[in-house]
Amino acid sequence: YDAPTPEPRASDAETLRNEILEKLTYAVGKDPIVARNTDWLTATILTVRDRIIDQWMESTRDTWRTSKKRVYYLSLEFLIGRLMRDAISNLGMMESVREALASFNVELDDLIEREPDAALGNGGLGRLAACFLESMSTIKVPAYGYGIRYVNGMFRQEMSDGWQVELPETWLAHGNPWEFERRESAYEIGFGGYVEPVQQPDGSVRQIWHPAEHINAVAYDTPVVGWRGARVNTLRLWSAQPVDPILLDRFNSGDHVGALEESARAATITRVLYPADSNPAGQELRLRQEFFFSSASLQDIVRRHLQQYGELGSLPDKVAVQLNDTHPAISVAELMRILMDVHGLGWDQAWKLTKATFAYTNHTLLPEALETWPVALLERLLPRQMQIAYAINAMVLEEAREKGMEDEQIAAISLIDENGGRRLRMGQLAFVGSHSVNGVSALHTELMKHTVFADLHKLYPQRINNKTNGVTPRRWLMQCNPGLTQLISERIGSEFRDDIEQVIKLDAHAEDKSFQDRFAAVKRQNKERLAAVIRERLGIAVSPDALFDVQIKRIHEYKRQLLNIMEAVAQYNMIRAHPEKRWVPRVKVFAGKAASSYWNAKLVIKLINDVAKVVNNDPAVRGLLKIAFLPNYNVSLAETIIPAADLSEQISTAGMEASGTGNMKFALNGALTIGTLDGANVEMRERLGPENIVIFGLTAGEVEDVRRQNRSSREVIEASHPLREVVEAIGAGVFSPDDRSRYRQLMDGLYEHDWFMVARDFDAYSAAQRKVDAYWGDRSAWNSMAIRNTARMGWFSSDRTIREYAEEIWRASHV
Ligand code: DL6
Repeated sequence: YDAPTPEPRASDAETLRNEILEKLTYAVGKDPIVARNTDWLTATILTVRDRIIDQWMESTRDTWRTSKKRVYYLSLEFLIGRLMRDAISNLGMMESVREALASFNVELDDLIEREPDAALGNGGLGRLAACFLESMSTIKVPAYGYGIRYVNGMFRQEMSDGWQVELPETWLAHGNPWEFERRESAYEIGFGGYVEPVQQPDGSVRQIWHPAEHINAVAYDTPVVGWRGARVNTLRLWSAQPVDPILLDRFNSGDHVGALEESARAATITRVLYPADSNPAGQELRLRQEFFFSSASLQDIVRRHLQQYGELGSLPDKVAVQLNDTHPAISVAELMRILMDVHGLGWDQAWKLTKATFAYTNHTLLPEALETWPVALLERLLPRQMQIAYAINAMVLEEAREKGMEDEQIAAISLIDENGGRRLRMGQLAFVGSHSVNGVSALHTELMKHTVFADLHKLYPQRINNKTNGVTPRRWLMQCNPGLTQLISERIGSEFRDDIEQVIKLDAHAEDKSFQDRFAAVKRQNKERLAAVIRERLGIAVSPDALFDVQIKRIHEYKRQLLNIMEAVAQYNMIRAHPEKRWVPRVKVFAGKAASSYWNAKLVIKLINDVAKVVNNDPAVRGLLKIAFLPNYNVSLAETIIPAADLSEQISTAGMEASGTGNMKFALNGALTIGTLDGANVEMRERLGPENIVIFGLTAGEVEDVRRQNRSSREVIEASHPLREVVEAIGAGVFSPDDRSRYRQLMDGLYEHDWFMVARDFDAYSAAQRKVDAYWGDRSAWNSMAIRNTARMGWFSSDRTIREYAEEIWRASHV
C-alpha cells in the first residue's frame, strides 16, 4: 500500500493553464489556433480528471488497507448528466479553471454547455442512483456503482407539429474523456446451453452449466468525486463485446457479413437503454441486459473479495450489494450459482451468505411495473439460474407452510406466478434473497406492506424498512443555483455547504424584508435565464414577472399532466369570461418524455402543445397565461428550470408516486409545492409545515375506496361547471381544429374510467390553484414561504439517505 505516488497537482490558474494547453496539444492533438470548443472541453476534462485520480487511488488503497466493507450499488440506470461542472465544483476549482480558460479566450460556461448529458436512465430511479453515488463519495462510503455503458442512452425528444418524435442520442460521439477502459477486467457471460451434474472427487455432485453462447463484459470506469474531493468512488459500466470479434474462417470463405454476426449480436446487448419508465420491456434482450450486468458485477465482486480475503465465508461482512429495483434481481440466483457451482459451497451456506449480502430497494407499486419473466424463456436462456430459483421457491414455500399460511397466501408468496403462463416474479425473488427490503418514502413503504408484499411481509415481518429518498445539494442547489448559494452563505455563513441541514438557520430570516427582496431578486434572475431559453427554443415571449408554474418529469397518466393542462384550460376560460378581474399572470412550463409505446402519454404532450398554441396566441388573454412545453427534458434542462420555478407541480394520484425527487429539488430552490399527499410530499409537509405547502385532493386511502367501489366520475363532471366546460371543449376539438376527434376518447374516458382521479380531483386542484394566486398577491408572505421551503429542506439530502442506508442496511463506514 505504500506505492510510489506522483506529487499532488496544484490547482492554481497558471498551472491549470499550462496543463490544459498540454492536454490540448499532446492528448487531443490540436493546435490552440484551430481548436474547437469540443477540443477545449476534452482538454479541460482531462486536466480536471488528473486531479481526481490521486484521490481515487488513495481511496481505493484505503479500502484495501483498512479492510473496510465495500458497498456495491447495482443499477440498470445511472442518470448522471454532465460531469464536468460537478467535478470542478466539488474540487473547489471553479474560479481557477475559469481564469485558465479565459486566458485562451475560452468561456468555461460554453464548455459546460457543450458536454453531452450522460442520460443512462429514464427518470427518478436513475437520477437517484446518480445522487447516491455522489453522496457515497461525499460521506466516504467505499462504494462502486455497477451498470451498463449504453451506447445510446435516453432518446432525444423532438417535436413535430406538437407530437413527440424519438431520435437516438449519441453521447459518445466525441469519445468520453472521463472513462477508463479496463480491458483486463473482462468476464465471460454465458447464455443458453445445458446443466450437467458432475460428481466431485469427494463424492458430492456439482451442477455445471455449459452455456451455448458467451459474451465478454468489459469494464469502463468513471471516477465519482465527492464534495471537496473527500473520496473518489468508481462507477463501473459494462460493455458487451464478442469473444471472437471476427470469425476468420467465415470471412475467408467469402461470408464477410456473417463473419461479424457474433460481434453485432454481442454489441446489441449494451446498445440501447430501454426507454420505458414504470413498465418493464418484455423483450428477451432486456432480460439479457439484466443478466449480463448482474453476472459481470458479481464475478467482479467475488474476484475482488477473494483477492483480498481468500475465502467467501466473510462475504457479507465485507460486501453489501444493493439491488436498485428488480432489474438486477437475477443476481440472487447468479450469486448462488457462483458460490455453489464455481466455489463449491453447500446450499445452506450459500443461501445464508446470499441473503446477508443482498438488499433490495423497491421503487414502484404500479402493477404493470412489477417485473416478471416467462419461465420458458428463463429455462432456455438461464437454465441453471432457473433451477436455483425453483429450489429457492420450494424452500420459501415450505417455510410458509410450516408457519401455517393458507394456500392463497402461499400462492401470493410464490416466486412463480401461475396465472396466464408461468412467470418468475422478480420482486419476490429479490425479496426472499435479501435481508433488507426498502421503500423510498414513508407512505410508499407502508403501502408496500399492505399491497404487493403483504404476504411476504407476514412471513418476514422484520425485512421491510423505509429509506426516504434524497437529492444531492451539490448539484441541486450549489451548482444549479449559484446566486442562491451565494446569498445563503452571506446570510448564515458557509457551513451549510458541508452540512446541508444547517440551511435551517435561514428560517430565522424568513420574515426579514430586505432578505426577502434579495431572495426574490435571485429568483428573478433565474427566471430571466429561463425566459431566454423559452424564447430561444420555442419563440414564446414570457415575462419573468409572471408566476412560473412548472411540471417537469416523465409523462405518465398517474403523474397527471392531464389534470394540469385541463386546469389551465379552465383558467383560460375564466380569463376570457371575466377580463375585468385581476388575474395573476402565469407561465406554465412543461417538460418530459413519454415512453415511445405509451400512446396516452404522447397524446397528452400533443394536447399541451395544442392548448399552448391557442392560449398563447389569443389576444383576449393579454399574455396573462402562457404555456410552454420545452422539448428534450434531461438533467441539464432540469438544472436550468428548477432554480427558476415559483410553483412546483407534484400532483400524482395519491398512492402512485413512490417518492418523487423533483419535489425535493424544487422546494430546496425556494419553489412552493402544489401537490397531493403522495410519496415524499407527505414528509415534506411534515417538515415544511402545512402552511408552507399547498396540499389538495384525495388521499391514498380515499383513492383506494373509490376504486374498490368502482365509482364512476360522471356525477362529478356533471356537478362541476368549469370541469364540464373543459371536458366538453377539449373533447369537441376546440384545441384541435385540424382533427376535432383527437381528444374525444381521452375525454370520454374520464366519465367511466377515471382510474387516475383526474375528474375527481379537479375541483380541489382548481381551488388549490386559486389559493396559490392569493398567496402570490401578498409577495412578502410568498417570499417568506419560499425562504422557509429552502430552509427546511436540508433533511431531504441524499447524504442523509445514504447515512441511513450505511447504518441500517449496509453496516458500512461513513463520516
Ligand atoms: O425512487 C426513485 C424514484 C421515485 O422517486 C419515483 O417516485 C418512482 O416513480 C421511481 N420509480 C421508477 C420505477 N421504475 N421502475 N421500476 O422509476 O423511482
